[in-house]
Amino acid sequence: MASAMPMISGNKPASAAEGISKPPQGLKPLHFELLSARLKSCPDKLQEVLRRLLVFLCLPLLACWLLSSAAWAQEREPLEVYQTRRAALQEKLDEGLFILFGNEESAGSEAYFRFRQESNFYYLTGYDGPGAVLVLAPPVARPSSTSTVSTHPREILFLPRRDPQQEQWTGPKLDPANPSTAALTGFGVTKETEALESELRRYAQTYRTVYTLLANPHGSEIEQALAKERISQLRAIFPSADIRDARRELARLRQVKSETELNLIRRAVDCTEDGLQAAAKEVKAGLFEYEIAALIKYTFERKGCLWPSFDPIVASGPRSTILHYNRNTARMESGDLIVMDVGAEYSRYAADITRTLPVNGRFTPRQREIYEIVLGAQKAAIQAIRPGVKFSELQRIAYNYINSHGKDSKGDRLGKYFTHGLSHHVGLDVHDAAELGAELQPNMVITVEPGIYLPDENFGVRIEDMVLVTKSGGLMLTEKLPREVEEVEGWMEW
Ligand SMILES: [Mn+2]
Repeated sequence: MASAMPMISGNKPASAAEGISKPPQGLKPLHFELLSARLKSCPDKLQEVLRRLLVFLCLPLLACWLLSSAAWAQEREPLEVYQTRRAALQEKLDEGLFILFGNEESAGSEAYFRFRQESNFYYLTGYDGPGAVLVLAPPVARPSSTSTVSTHPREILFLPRRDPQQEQWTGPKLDPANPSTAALTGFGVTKETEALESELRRYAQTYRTVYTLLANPHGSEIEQALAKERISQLRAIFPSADIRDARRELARLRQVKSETELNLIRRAVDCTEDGLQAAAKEVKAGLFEYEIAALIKYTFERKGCLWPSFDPIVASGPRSTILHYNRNTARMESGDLIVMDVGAEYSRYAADITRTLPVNGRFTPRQREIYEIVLGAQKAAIQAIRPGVKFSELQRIAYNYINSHGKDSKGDRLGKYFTHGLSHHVGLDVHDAAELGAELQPNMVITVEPGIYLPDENFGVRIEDMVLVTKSGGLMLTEKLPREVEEVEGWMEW
């Protein structure tokens, strides 16, 4: 998926992005009915003892079930990994208190859409439930005489009190009051969010700096309004503290991927490649764009990538010049090009790949000419990837290549038709968190996606691959898919 021309750092709005987490409905009531039926055959006192034992045993089991990856087609990293990330963040934030709000769930019968955790929250906790708040309280060198903060736990996960009515709609949640919850989530302490304000007021006596996420200028209006509301609440609790944005420090951590993160990204890449392979064999005149989009999404899900990382862009003919066209409602015609810009998500990690094909299996000479310029620009940029290089340098290389090859219908240079950013990071978000203007480092995963869009010729071409930055260069993660003209035409003949 193409990114805006000025490279943005930060997250794609949660509303547009996707994740995994819906407990299978009905499991809990069924189990409880069966067990209660058996209990009814026991004498009263024994019944009560057994009932208590059952509750005592069931809660940890329920919690295990909620958190176990085996039950979910979702992998999670070992809890120590998240602890290490929190420790790394604390180090960067010096003596500041860190407060991070997770995403909320829609209420009751209005919960039509699945819950997706805020990506920074997920990165730091692996916790995929709604309404949680993370507080990191580093030791302070100069505690004030009235403060007891130095003896407070350094990490607290606040979770909402269990709500049986809400759970009827969206399934069971962990209980912050249950001692096993702390161990299951990898925290020393879990508390009820109802106690958050009073806890923060105690911290206000000690901390002069509070880090949180300030409103993301690239977020949706609703997200921005919610963030501003929370900031004003924090200002009321911490009237004399300096409230700062932690986004940059989080981005610095998130932009460099661990081996386990790379494995999850590779799984998302596999699903995406398979989706495009399936699509390439089916593309033909007369089919609708949505039929191809459906095949791609079906392939993702069959391969265990339960959600796309963004709505598939399947754009044929003149629509291929619209960067984020995702209506996918038109019929493909012979002679059209089709741009398929799609990504699957695996265990929260995204992929993002684009291929451009001729609907009838053969490029026209003009389409081929433009395609080869885009490919040449992409190869030149990928060649230049190595630690220390900046996005702006890769962008310049791709732009210069496009601007020095070929002409438009009026004989002008083509640079002005490359209208978006060349690269973005990929990870928990499809446009992943990254520090603005940072140099490339080993274990970053980026896209390289030049494009030329010619509305007056009714076609656009974009080619997008994902590249892992290594110590010495760039490693294509999406090499399985054809890119050369002959390969693409042959691909469609299978
Ligand atoms: Mn992209």
